[in-house]
Amino acid sequence: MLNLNHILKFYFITDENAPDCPLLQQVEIALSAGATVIQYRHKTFLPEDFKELEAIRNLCRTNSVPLIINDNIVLAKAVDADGVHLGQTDESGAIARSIMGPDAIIGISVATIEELEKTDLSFCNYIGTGPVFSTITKVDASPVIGLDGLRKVAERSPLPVVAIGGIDASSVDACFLHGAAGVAVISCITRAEDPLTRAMGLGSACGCSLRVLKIGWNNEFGLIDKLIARATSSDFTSSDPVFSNYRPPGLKVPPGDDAALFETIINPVITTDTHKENRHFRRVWQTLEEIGQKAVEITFSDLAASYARPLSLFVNLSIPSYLCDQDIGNLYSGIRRVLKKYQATLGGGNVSSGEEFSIDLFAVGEGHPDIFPLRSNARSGDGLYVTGPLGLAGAGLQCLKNNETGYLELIEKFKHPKARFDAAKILSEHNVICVMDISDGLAGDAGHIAAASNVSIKFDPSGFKIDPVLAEFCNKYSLNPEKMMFSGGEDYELMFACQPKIFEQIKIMLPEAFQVGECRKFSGTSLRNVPAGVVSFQHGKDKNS
Ligand code: TZP
Ligand code: MG
Repeated sequence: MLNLNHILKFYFITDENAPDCPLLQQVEIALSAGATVIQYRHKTFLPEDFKELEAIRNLCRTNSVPLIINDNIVLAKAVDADGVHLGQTDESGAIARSIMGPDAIIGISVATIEELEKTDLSFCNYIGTGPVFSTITKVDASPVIGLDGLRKVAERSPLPVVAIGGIDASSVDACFLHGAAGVAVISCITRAEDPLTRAMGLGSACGCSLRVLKIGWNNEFGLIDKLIARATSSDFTSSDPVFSNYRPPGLKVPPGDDAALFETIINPVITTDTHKENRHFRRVWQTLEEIGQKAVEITFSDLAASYARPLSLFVNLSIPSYLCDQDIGNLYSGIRRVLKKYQATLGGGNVSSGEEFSIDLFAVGEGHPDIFPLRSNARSGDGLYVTGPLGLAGAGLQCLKNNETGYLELIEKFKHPKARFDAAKILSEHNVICVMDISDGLAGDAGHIAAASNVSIKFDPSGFKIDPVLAEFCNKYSLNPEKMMFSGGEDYELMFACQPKIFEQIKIMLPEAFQVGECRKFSGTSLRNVPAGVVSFQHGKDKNS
């Protein structure tokens, strides 16, 4: 969940009866003045209003401001809004939650302590209370509760409270002093002679900064062509020691033609990956630059696990209209940063506008001259090992979900995974022939090795090296660290099988590597000693990132 106390501060609600000020324009004004959340309130909504609502949603999304729909859960779902605000006579919070999903912001109106006590708040994130002062906007408003009424509700409410009704810049401070987390306003902005100036006054009273509105992407200026062209220069100097003396085979024909022409590649290795918004990444948790960086590291992690050096990357983007040029520029900065680090080029790409934001990457690498490691190469008698700590990225994801800011190392692991080319080099030098990267968690990925090699893997969780920060996190949340290591995804460490005496040599060069289990003759069960209740991480299931 997002930081609600920040989001609720300056809560603007649209006014369908404002003379000469369409709802989209109202939202533009409120956002420019720094509004932190927008509620679309439109009691006489008709299907022909949907286009305008979509434009409002896009504008909010472009500017990273949540959009909440008043009353209508189905409309909120249809327009993919961030939440819904319910009245006492609307559907229940439970129904709203079941339709909108776990991450939606659900608010409910509560006028009095009595109402508060009989309302089921278990599916809600905040309450709205009022009218605090008399209002001209809501004809059927309940009696004015005053600042005293606001304080009583705020004191009793387990959730943050938004004050509403007749509020303007002069009463904002009093509302905050009487316990409000935010103020919701309509007419003080929409019926003002100069709505922008009034909105700015309100924003300043709420402590919000003005916002330079970002406008959605339409590729008017051929942005993508420019970004691709800028990224092809090959005079890279890598910051990564594994790549510092490496000059990759170049592109004979760089982007700009129908296809790219490479210089000769010995053992070409090709891999692809898809990264979708709200499935693999979230813009509220990561900047666009971080999203670009992570997507390339993840795709290159497959090359590392194949002992291949990255040569070139192809980027296919589907870009929804709520992203702006600056967002896409930032995404490419992240992509470029990783390409530079690994001395790889941008081979080309494609872009289309689409409803969904997705990043499809294709990476071309040059394989090891002699070894292409396979999942099917584990043998009975091999040990099963990993190159570094597990469970950290999964715990980092939980921190982001729970607004836990005390474990920045874990969040860092989730946001900035690294393809383990350094470890792959050491494994290849020791002729290890069974390797894969861990993206879905130890249990799930070890299952792939067991199945492909037709062995049983017997885990030994008592020998797992538990990272001290993970241990502390698990202690705080009463979680089992071994389980986190089994099921947390996205660590992108390498898992490998080899003879124990080979591992002894590897460990000298990779001291953070450790044993997780043993490979045995297949006994009818692929994985043994997996703790009960371990579910392997799946992007689709755990709407992570
Ligand atoms: N619910 C209680 S008062 C109110 C609503 C929707 C209207 C608030 O509008 P204004 O113009 O800010 O008083
Ligand atoms: Mg309502």
